[in-house]
Amino acid sequence: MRQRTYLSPTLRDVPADAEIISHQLMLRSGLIRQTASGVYSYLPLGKRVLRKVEDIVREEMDNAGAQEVLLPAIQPAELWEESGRLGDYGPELMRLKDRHQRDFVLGATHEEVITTIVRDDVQSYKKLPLNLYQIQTKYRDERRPRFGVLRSREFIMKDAYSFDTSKEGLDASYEAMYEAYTKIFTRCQLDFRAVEADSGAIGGTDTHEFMVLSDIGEDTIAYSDTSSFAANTEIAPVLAEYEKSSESLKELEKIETPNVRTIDEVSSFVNVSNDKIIKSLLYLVNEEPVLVLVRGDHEVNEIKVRNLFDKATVEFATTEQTKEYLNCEVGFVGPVNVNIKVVADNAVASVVNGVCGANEKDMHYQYVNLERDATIEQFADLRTIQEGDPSPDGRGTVKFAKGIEVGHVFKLGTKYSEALGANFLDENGKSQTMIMGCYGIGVSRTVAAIVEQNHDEFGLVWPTTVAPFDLHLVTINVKDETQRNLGEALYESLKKSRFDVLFDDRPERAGVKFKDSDLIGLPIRVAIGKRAAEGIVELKIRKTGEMIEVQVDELETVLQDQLQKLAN
Ligand code: 9G3
Repeated sequence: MRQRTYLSPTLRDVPADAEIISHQLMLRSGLIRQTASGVYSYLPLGKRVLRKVEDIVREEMDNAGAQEVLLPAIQPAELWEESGRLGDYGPELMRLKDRHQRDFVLGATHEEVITTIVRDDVQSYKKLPLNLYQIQTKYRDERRPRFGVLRSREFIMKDAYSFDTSKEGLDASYEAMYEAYTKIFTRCQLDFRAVEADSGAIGGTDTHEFMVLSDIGEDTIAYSDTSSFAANTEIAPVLAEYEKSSESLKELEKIETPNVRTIDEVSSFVNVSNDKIIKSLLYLVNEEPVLVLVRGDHEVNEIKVRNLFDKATVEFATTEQTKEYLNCEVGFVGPVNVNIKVVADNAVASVVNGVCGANEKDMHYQYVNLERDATIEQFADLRTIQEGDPSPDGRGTVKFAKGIEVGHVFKLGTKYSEALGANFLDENGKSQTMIMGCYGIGVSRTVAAIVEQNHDEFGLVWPTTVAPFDLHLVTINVKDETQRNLGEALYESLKKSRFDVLFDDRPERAGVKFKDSDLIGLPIRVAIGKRAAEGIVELKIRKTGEMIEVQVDELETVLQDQLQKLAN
């Protein structure tokens, strides 16, 4: 490709509203342009990288036995009514009316569409298992699009859906996708972790997120410093081993604590450490009041609370509701002498002579011992894991890392096949409901994640497997006939040898060309300069900065070797 006519508009300055490096560099190197808030256009360089990532995804999905389909971006709203989730997503689900005023949604995901297709065309167990996938544009009207294509309102997703006859079949399909994802992200040369995750509103049981480690990631991963344990902190289980102090139980005592509300205020006023305080938070679980207790130095994990009441609606009570149910103000709430359900995190069971609110303004209890002074309906793992906790698998200590979610695999079960009637006749001719899994990769997000992990102060540093071109051929001075002729000759011969070449044949100064070349970040630059007359060109390996002078008749061999070295 000749740069003289190639649309790769580089920018010298960092665009003001681009907060993170991948957004800045994808704009500056001419990969993308913003068309609207959270809506991007891919220019030729960006499109080539997208296609490289899509081709890796496609190859591994096909290797795993999945079949590629293409589903519509506009979906009849009736399908989402049939599945019962048209009302679940609010304004995030983009909607439109056709010319006949019929309701449609813009596809945020495709469980409904794919399940109705399989429902209508698959009836026998002999046609299962089946894994269908597409690479397609998705629409989710994010309230605050940010970070360029990392959180955009239109994005490219590979979404796959598996259909099995049994739970064991689903496990096999899930495992096959898990392996395929591992290969995909490895081939993209990403530093990633597969972490246990929460299935959220989509439902289902097992689920893993594939996280690319990055400080700008919006998710926090808990991982063990010695074992393979890794989980999203949203659901990371906590090892419930707490030693109980041997101090003798003291008599419960109510104390005046004027205007003392927060954990820190109570801790300093009563002169106890946070882990002796019982933090009591009121929730409404399916509209019923439930008091949730955690130790003062821990945080309640609302997803765990929701999962304890099997995905009931769990809302944190407002101050008015707290007054209504406990007729006292927030900050003085406690589990002693209440007539509502109380559940507690496992760590609270080991608090001896603790402190808690007395359900009276400006009053607390001290020397609280729950099995004597309160009725705890259930102890469970209800707190969020913290750095330094023992790893839940009992091996090593928990550390935190930020991650960008680039993949998410779910065991769906029968949530959609039941709602939409996707059944099959088993070997005994009996009708059974298909068992589903679904598997997503954020393809455009993966490009941004690769940039986050592959850049330096001069610009992009593309891994060879996803680089838009293999090499950057640069004639330093196109006015010099020797350089110009050698450049043209090398361009033709390298193309003939099937190298993907971006040829900088522009009449620009050397400095501009080198700055652009470092910014665009192709793996190898071949510069034709003063020594062209001697048949010598200068290679620069973008990743290491290594410079190599090469005789043109050895150039192709050296390029092959260098590209091979970079791919490992
Ligand atoms: C919506 C909107 C946003 C959504 C969804 C639906 C997330 C939604 C979960 C999934 C689950 C899997 C198949 C590929 C892998 C992920 N955000 N999810 O269902 F209407 Cl506006 O998409 N779907």
